[in-house]
Amino acid sequence: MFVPTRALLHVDMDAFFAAVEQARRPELRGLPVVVGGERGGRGVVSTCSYEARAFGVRTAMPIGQAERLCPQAVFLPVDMGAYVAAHHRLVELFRSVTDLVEVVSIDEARLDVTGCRLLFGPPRAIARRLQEQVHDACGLGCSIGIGPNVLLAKLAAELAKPGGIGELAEADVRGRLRDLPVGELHGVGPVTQERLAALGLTTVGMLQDIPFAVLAAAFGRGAHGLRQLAFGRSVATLRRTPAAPKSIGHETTFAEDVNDAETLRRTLVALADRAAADARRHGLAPHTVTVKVRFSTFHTVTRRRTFGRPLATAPAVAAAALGLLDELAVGARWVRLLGVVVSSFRHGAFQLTLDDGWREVALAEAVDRVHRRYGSRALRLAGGLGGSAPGLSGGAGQAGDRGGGASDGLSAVASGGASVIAPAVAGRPVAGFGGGSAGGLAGSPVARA
Ligand code: TTP
Ligand code: MG
Repeated sequence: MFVPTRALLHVDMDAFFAAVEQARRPELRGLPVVVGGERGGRGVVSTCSYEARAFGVRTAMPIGQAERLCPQAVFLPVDMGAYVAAHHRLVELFRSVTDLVEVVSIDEARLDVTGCRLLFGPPRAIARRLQEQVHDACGLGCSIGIGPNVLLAKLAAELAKPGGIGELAEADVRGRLRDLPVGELHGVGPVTQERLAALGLTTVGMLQDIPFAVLAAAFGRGAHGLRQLAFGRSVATLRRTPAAPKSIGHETTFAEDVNDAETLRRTLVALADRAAADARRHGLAPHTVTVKVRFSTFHTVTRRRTFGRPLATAPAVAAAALGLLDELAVGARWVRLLGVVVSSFRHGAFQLTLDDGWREVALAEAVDRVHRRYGSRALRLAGGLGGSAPGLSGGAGQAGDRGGGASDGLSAVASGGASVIAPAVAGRPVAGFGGGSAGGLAGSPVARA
């Protein structure tokens, strides 16, 4: 059987943070740009444009030293929100080529294009098109390495920097690779490099040729790994990164139909709490909240609102959901099912909201930590009572808690106790509303048939 050689693309953005700054401020293009802190600051260089690298500026160098080397550079603080947003645009672009994408870091990804060749042509053509798309869509430059495994593809990308497309095939291992300095191998850091130099090994070829016993005497168990690196062998497979969800929702079917406003509100707050926590786990903050109500007659209504600012905390999502429930004017009708869905996500919104919402975000993250440690029932949102903003509370017997009465709903009590939700609530994640079986009747162990 013919087994095609795998074709992996390793994409690494060029001078990523600095390039994002140059893309959004075209007047900076072609100039030395240093990202990491203002002039005169005490920070270190996160990265710098290739124009600044020509003056010797490097990542991790103190800003002061960078200033001395390149006084004319433009010095900028780190704006992580902008870089994360660019990262997500890029990943979306990569996924338009293949769904076999592994996100390696904020500015690196691997794509397995083995199966795309019939559709898009040879790997080099795919790489060239991708480079153009990245440039056109984001104004950014990238280097792309093509190889039969993750190791050779990454090395090929590094050798192609900046802006190039490189290719390393198995045949190059005994050819081009041999002349490379050992330090070019990913995994050979400065310390290993020095130890290899002490053995007189400075090139990859030397590392290939030295008797294994000599290498083993010097590096013990590490010798095997070094040898594999020298021959560009890797058993690592591409680990596909799942795409971020488009929507996250929870819904619950009551054990018995409910027509009591307070129970509905409390249940809705619990569902919003779960949806917000799930979104945060994905690093997402929603702009849109949808509330779904199914009446005992099976008539179902939904109401949704999109907000200008992302809702980064559970109380914000809960308050929005409660507002929507009010608008649905359920009145005294009997309700069978209640649901909350959050969607229209903003990626990396947490950094963006730190300026004005840091208390809420810090609290939300603390709550996540409690959930991870003690389980999701340890700490829940309480509230939705009397129109006040929902607050957090934990522990048994607090069904009547009003969020400590704090207007910003930030009083939190951690405990290993029971849920604050009075009725039998057993929401479950659903893919969103409208999907065939999203009626969710089986969502609760107490659901009615
Ligand atoms: P890199 O890909 O290592 O660097 P780069 O993209 O700036 O430049 P190159 O063209 O050589 O790939 O890292 C990606 C981003 O991660 C970089 O733009 C800034 C950030 N970063 C830090 O903040 N600190 C660090 O020590 C490193 C290595 C990167
Ligand atoms: Mg990079």
